[in-house]
Amino acid sequence: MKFTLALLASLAAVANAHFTLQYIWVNGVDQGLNTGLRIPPNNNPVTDVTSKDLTCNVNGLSGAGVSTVSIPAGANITFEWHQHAQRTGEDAISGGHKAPVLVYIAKAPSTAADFDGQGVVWTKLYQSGLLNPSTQEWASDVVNANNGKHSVVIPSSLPAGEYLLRAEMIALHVAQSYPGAQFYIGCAQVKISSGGSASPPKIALPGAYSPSDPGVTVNIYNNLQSYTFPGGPVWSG
Ligand SMILES: *[C@@H]1O[C@H](CO)[C@@H](O)[C@H](O)[C@H]1NC(C)=O
Ligand SMILES: [Cu+2]
Repeated sequence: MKFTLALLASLAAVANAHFTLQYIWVNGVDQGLNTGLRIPPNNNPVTDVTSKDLTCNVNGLSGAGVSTVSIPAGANITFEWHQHAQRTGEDAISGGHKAPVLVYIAKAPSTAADFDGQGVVWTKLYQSGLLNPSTQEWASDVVNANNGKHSVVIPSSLPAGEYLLRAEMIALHVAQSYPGAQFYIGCAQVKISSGGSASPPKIALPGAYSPSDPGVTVNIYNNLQSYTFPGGPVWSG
């Protein structure tokens, strides 16, 4: 085999490969590759927390051409991430990526497809970070062991309607200085068929994260004992 520069470059790209959200499951049912998802142009992370790319990744401000997945109230949504072309058997995310996992939801004023997710609209539903300081096990290690999957139960008190669901993994292996932390973001369009009348607390994305947040700029290789999530507390419904 003749090793061209292009081939060597592509091998290097694979070695430190990034990842994207590729599937959601609803109550254990796989919705299919990319169904209901706003797809970024590639698997590179977002690194600027003030960019609109923080909302739903690059090209994520519109859902034109993206279907919206119907879900029952109280649904258990599973997010599934991969480095490259889906379920090839390679690590879902490269093990070098040590990351907390967060999930947010935002109600669309009309349709999810028309919603850009800007403003103070996001409610945090889930977060998992440094699980074990003595082994330095992170939420991302569990996602990797679970073939790229993590789950959240949508509180049934949320009103019926169309929403953006935003899953995020913040890889911290080069987060000692800013920009450095790598924000992997995937947004799904969902329609909750019935629900309650809760009015949960909300933040803006971008807006709520700052370069100086201890969860954004942090050295994780100095015997870190706890991780401070950006974006405030989880709303539990
Ligand atoms: C949600 O679904 C996942 C995947 O099927 C499952 O592992 C998990 O236990 C479920 N969570 C709850 C609270 O039912
Ligand atoms: Cu990466």
